[in-house]
Amino acid sequence: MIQLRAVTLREIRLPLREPFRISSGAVQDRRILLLELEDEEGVSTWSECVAPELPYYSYESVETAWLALREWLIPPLLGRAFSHPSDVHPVLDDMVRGHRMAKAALEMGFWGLGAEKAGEPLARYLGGTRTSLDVGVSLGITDAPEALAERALREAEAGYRKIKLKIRPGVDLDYVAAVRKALPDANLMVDANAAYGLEDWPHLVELDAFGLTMVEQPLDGEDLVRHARLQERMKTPLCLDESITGMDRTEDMITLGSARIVNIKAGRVGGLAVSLAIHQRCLEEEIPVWCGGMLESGIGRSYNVALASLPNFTLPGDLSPSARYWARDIVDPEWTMTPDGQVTVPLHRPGLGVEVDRDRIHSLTANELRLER
Ligand code: OSB
Ligand code: MG
Repeated sequence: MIQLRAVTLREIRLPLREPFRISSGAVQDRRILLLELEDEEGVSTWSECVAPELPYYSYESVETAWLALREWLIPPLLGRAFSHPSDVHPVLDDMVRGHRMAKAALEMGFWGLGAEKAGEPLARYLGGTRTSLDVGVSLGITDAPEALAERALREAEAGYRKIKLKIRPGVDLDYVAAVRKALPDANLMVDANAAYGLEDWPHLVELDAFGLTMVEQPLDGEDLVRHARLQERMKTPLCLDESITGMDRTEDMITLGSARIVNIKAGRVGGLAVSLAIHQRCLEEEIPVWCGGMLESGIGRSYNVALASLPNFTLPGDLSPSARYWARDIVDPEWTMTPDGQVTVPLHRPGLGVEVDRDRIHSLTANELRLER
């Protein structure tokens, strides 16, 4: 049984080593909302909210997540007994519409506590089977095709098993062509973060020439029907990210044929229970899935790595090592990658598999609030 006694919200500022630019905006200092959860038996863990500073990816932001957690999500759960973490999401979903990133941060914390209490590594507690995972890198929008190609080459040499290029109208075909020329055999894909319209289809179809593994989220998150029209016209598999907000959208995608691959981010779909359900449904339909990222700190990364150890995560995940993002992470050990592009699933201890660096978090904290029953 898990019964929350207290949750501490903290907002930290963690500077990225280099700005990260996608079609809808750029980020330099990552503002990250962390949760520290304590249960009635004195067990505690940490979780992370993926909401970015501004609502450029979905309507959620650090501020909306803080509000939702403080006012609507945490107070009713304090002291409430749950026999299993999978019971948390239905309760949150009955209380509040949307705000999935805020819900996910809290729900994932319950899985962290559950794993601690069961004495199991989070990956095994979730049903994960793998011991090491293929890692991909997500490269932000750069100023020139040559610079991007050079960067991609360096990352391929560092071992990454998949290279994802961010694109937007005007920053696409030339960039992809340059990278493909530098890396003729690489597992290469692009992510548009919803920057195109269906009217761009003749242009998007030109991406078919580059042998990409997939084109991620070319159209708006709401556009499942238009994605299906586009998929009919394109040879390259489409992959959905922003569109897949839960089980219903997954079913709609399958019914409509909107895409052939799914990017699962627990933070986007409201947590791990929904992620497991999407993973299972896609397995039944033989739709491969992979684990996306939202520039998480080492805490969020623990949850992503654990989730990605499940069997149908057959494509490399956006699970880059700590050093790709931060001068220093907030966990010990930091997340690393082997020279052949693998991350090792920590199985040597219960819970997240990393120690949280409280002193460092303290020094980075801009805002803190403890809620207790
Ligand atoms: O679309 O996958 C995305 C980062 C912020 C917002 C959206 C996305 C991303 C990434 C980063 O691609 C992947 C990572 O965390 O390495
Ligand atoms: Mg994406």
